[in-house]
Amino acid sequence: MFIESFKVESPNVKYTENEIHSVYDYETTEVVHENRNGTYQWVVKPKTVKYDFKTDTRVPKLGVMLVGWGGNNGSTLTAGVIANKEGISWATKDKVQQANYFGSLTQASSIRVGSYNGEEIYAPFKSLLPMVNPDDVVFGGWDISDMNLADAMARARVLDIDLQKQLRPYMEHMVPLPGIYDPDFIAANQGSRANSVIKGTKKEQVDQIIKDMREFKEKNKVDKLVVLWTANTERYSDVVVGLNDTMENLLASVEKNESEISPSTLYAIACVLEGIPFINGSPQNTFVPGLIELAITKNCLIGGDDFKSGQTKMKSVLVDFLVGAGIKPTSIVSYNHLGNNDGMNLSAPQTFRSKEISKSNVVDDMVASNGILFEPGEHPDHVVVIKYVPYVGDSKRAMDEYTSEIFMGGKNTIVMHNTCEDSLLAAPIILDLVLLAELSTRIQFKAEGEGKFHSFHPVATILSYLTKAPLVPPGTPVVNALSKQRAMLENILRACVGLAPENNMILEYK
Ligand code: NAI
Ligand code: DG6
Repeated sequence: MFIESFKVESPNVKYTENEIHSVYDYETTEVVHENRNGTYQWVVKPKTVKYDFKTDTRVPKLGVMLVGWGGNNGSTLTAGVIANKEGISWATKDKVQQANYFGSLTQASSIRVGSYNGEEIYAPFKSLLPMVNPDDVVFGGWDISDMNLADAMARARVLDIDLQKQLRPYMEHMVPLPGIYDPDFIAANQGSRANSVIKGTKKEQVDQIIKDMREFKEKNKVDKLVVLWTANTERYSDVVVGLNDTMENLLASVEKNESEISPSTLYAIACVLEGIPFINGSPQNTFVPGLIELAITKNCLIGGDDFKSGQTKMKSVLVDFLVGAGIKPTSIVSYNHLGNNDGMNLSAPQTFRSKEISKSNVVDDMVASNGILFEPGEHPDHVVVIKYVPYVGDSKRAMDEYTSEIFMGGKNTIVMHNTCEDSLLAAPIILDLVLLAELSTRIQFKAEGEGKFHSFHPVATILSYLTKAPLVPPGTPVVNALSKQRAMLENILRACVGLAPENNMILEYK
């Protein structure tokens, strides 16, 4: 049975006018390697830590500024939100299609809240805590191309034409602000697109981004802003001692107009200096060590990297299944071809390399979790190929071959072929990223013994479900397995309303 909303009644949960306060028992374990009577033993000690969570329930008017607003993702997301808000439907060759938010964890997925008369009860994911309604988000942003969003939507060739015609009046007046362009960081084939760029030194460019954000907030009367990079994949920037390795060096390098500071890092610096959450949807190392230090110092949310939309999402399910089932994946070969501007940009070796890195490290935690199948340091062969084929446009083809060793030396080969509009997968993920980033800034917590409430660590691991290469604070485990990432997010939100983690035990019926 599906219910639309619910309220938790518990002595541990208090709803006040502006807050939900929950007292929560976090059941965890402490693992120690101890000398017991002359021999070292692994000892696992269950422990319970009391946490206090408080969530500000006042949902702000949210502005979202996209870097690369006029790209396929940016224009598709903007179009999709308008279509939902305006209740637009359109004729396809199959049926009359209604706008929806399919593919969005927050808008289109559900959680189990319990059972009633022997029936499982589910509710919308978004009913867990008050979240911004996407229909109310004000969009804006930057692009190095001055094309308005209606033309950009047409250029993207993603949405049905009947829908595009209806959306045009809403989008033709939307024009991205000029962007920071540095041809050294993206493919040379993007040069002809760059007709709207911020001139000046790196410091002047950062100042301009800050000015743009302040004006956007003021003009649109939004309470909060989130900025997300959905612009072209850049090459990695070199991390160099004295250049970008510390916060001070990074800021000094901006002042000195150092060439190795990438545009994405400049946008991120501007955001962090303004206390505005910044999310990186592409694979490059925007978050150089100096920037991470800056974000931690300013306690400003940063999250990334690289949207986890299709092939990688599948990989982080399938390899989790294989390793979890005691089957040993030995070779993973992932081939993609696509014909959109992202594909064209990725046809240059340096930008491809960024994507190759983020697509290749996504099974490490699953492999490391099973020492029966894998020797320490052993990995499956893992190869990623991306080719640009203009004709297929945004309709990306992803072909994967997984070979595994099974019982008694047998081999199991699974082959998958996925065809899908890339931007229709990415747009709802962008939405989730900004909505969850905003929500997470309204949550505060403290463990027993901690005097004061504090927010989550500025490096937002809570967003990992949505990214291929989750950015984590130094010394924190990286989790790629999709089910664990989802459980982490859902269970933290459940904790905020005093609900135990979903354990699937259903002991009541055993
Ligand atoms: P796109 O090429 O259509 O859009 C990127 C936009 O960014 C372009 O309009 C371009 O003019 C603009 N741009 C480039 N550099 C800029 C800068 N410095 N400042 C402002 N604007 C700039 O690409 P698409 O398909 O929208 O993808 C965007 C990014 O998202 C790419 O890096 C892609 O790799 C990444 N991504 C996409 C996924 C998907 O499923 N579509 C999944 C994972 C990541
Ligand atoms: C080629 O793979 C182009 C890329 O931008 C991908 O479309 C994007 O990174 C999505 O990757 P995945 O692995 O999540 O489908």
